[in-house]
Amino acid sequence: MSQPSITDRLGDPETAREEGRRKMDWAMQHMPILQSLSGEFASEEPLDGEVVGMAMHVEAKTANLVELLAEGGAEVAITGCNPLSTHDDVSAALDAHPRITSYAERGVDDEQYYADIEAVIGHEPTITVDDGMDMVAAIHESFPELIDTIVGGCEETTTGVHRLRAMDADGELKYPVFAVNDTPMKTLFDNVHGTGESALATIAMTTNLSWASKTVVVAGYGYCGKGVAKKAAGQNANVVVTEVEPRRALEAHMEGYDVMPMADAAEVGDVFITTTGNRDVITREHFEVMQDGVLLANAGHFDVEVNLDHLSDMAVDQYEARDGVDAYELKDGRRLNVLAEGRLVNLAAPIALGHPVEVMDQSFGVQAVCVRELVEHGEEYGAGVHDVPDDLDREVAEIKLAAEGVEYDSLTDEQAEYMDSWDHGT
Ligand code: RBV
Repeated sequence: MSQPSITDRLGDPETAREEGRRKMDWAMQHMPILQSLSGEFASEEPLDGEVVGMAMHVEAKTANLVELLAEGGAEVAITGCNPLSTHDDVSAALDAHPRITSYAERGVDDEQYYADIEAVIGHEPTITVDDGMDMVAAIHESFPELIDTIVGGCEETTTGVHRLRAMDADGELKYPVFAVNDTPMKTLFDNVHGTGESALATIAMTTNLSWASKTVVVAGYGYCGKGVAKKAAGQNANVVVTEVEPRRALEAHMEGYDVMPMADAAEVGDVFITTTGNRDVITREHFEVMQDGVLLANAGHFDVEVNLDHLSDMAVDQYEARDGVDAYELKDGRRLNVLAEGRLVNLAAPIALGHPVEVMDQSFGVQAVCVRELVEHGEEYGAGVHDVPDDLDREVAEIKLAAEGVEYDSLTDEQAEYMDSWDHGT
């Protein structure tokens, strides 16, 4: 189970550490919530004695969360939650901290990916912080003896919360986990604006192509799909939405987007962006009718939305058309271009930076207060998925508003009483 840390794997760790630190410093300048919590964490050390095991996208913003938890007194071990999203220099900078061990490395194969998760678990975490639930799954499957000493966990993303709820429904989730993803401070910003902006920016930078006049097919109209659709429309694309849920399909229709089945969208799209969290959204039957030159990108957590096995089967040739773009050439000469190997494009493409700093400050602010809550009141939560207490989410919103210099109203006593009563009418 013992794995070499990132520092041992890198050729020139000193230069890498400096560059990683520079990226972290830049991000931190734009993370007022983490800055504010860092004062409190450093002086009060609320996490003293805890071991936090993390599997997240290891880049500069995440690194600032990791350091905040270490400043708060915890020992932290971290690895990636996607084989392509790690920034090795940042991973090295983190690993240099006396209370942090980072195993994350970009480009690991499946075997190394899971070995690194086991290495983190080897630190015997008392708290887990996951993006996608891989760590919770590995602990339950292979290290159940640790569950007794685990206070609880936090989950960052929609797919992870979905998996956890399924596990909970089966009675298989044996410790409490906060659905950080589901808080207003996370979903309404990170999922909508973060995914929307970073997916589109990454696709544009990776291909050097324009959005204007393109037909952009957005698969899934959840929070992420809404963000992608809105920002694509804002860049003068024609947006088509595909959905399986009738109310969401109607919502997209009323927003003014064309809504149609993927079988029809496949014929008209120039760019396809999947945000469903489900598998096999784009498959053989769709590839068969697509135009030459289309772009296929995934913005969902796992690389299962575009069926690359089908595409490989159909292709007579496959080559790297640009960094981060694999062209699959079909028998009839059409080229279908897959970005970032079908992995979440805004983090896994070679130039990807993940979501913008400001939204991750919010998401990670919620993560930090949730970890603190587990340390302070973990015993009050039973095994299963828990909504984050609303006052914690509000705390993070208030810090952000204060940092932005935004003032807002509060209810008068009379208004509060009115809102709480039921016996008023005309
Ligand atoms: N995400 N992290 C980043 N660290 O740059 N960008 C996006 C980053 C998270 C986001 O919160 C989303 O829920 C998750 O990645 C999907 O894996």
